[in-house]
Amino acid sequence: MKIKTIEQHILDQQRKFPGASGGFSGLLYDIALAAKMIARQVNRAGLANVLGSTGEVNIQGEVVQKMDKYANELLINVLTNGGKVCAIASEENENIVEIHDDFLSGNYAINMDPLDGSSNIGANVSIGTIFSLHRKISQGNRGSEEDCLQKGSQQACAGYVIYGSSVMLVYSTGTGVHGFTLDPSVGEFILSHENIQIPEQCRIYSVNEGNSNYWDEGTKRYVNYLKETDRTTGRPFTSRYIGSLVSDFHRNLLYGGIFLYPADYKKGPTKPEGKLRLLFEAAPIAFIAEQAGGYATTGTDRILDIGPKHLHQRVPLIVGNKSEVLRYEEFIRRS
Ligand code: AHM
Ligand code: MG
Repeated sequence: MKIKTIEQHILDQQRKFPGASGGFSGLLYDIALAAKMIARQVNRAGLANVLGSTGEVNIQGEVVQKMDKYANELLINVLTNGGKVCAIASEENENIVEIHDDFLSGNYAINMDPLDGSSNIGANVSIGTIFSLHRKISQGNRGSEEDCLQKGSQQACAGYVIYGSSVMLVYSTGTGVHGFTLDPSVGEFILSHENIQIPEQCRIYSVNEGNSNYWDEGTKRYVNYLKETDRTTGRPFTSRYIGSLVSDFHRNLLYGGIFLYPADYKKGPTKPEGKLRLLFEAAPIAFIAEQAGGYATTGTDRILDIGPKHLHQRVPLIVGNKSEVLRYEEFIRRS
């Protein structure tokens, strides 16, 4: 059996596709290091007094879980010390973290959700870290918000780490999607899933159906359609919803499926809103989905084509097998 570590894989990719992934092998390695440290802490979560909330409320108005804070601070620490990023935008921080003059500033901006789905952690349910890298486009030595506010299609790399029954890191630099499983005995991410493609068969749907009264007509009709019986199209679909984006997406990526967090009218009758954040969740997940042969939309627009207006912008996200995501768009058009 050929064993390849994530470091060897990144170097191989750089050799095969010069320009595509060049220059950030060290940065990905820093992310992998932070992931291992977060994984260690997640594994000890029940023991180390890191469960529960800090008593603070973050920029999204959500209660900050202690592990969220830990993961955010750790990633910022590793990334600033690594000297390969020029700006850091995090779901946990209102503004970008600029790189202080005491540190080197690199050629990439990172957008990240340090610990997604963290409300699940107390129940031992899988959670994840999501990241997205953009090339620096701003003038000047240091990075700025402009570097973070780029369209998803401009991403140089996107990926996630899933802290599940095993720890996996999945990433793409635009040349396929590759997955690595952490071997805890040697502390290395080993290539376990090369060139992941979403299976053609799509039989799973993942959505928080508790919100269905707040959905628009198109979404209601589409989800009802998935529950109808029709053997030729494999319906009814199976429903699977963890409530942890990385886990729900990862399962659908490997087994075939569609994930939906549509806009809803929960906050009021006039302004439908999505929940997930464009820069920290939707764009990186969409990049990986497309690289695996899938697709991601808001219902009307391709996620990767959206020009971000601000760091914490929310969007509807429907992602998974391309044929199903396109069918969803069709239901929305017809409603
Ligand atoms: P978070 O960033 O505050 O953890 O919220 C994001 C999570 C996603 O992981 C998941 O897909 C979604 O929220 C679930 O939301 P809901 O509980 O409304 O179904
Ligand atoms: Mg999140």
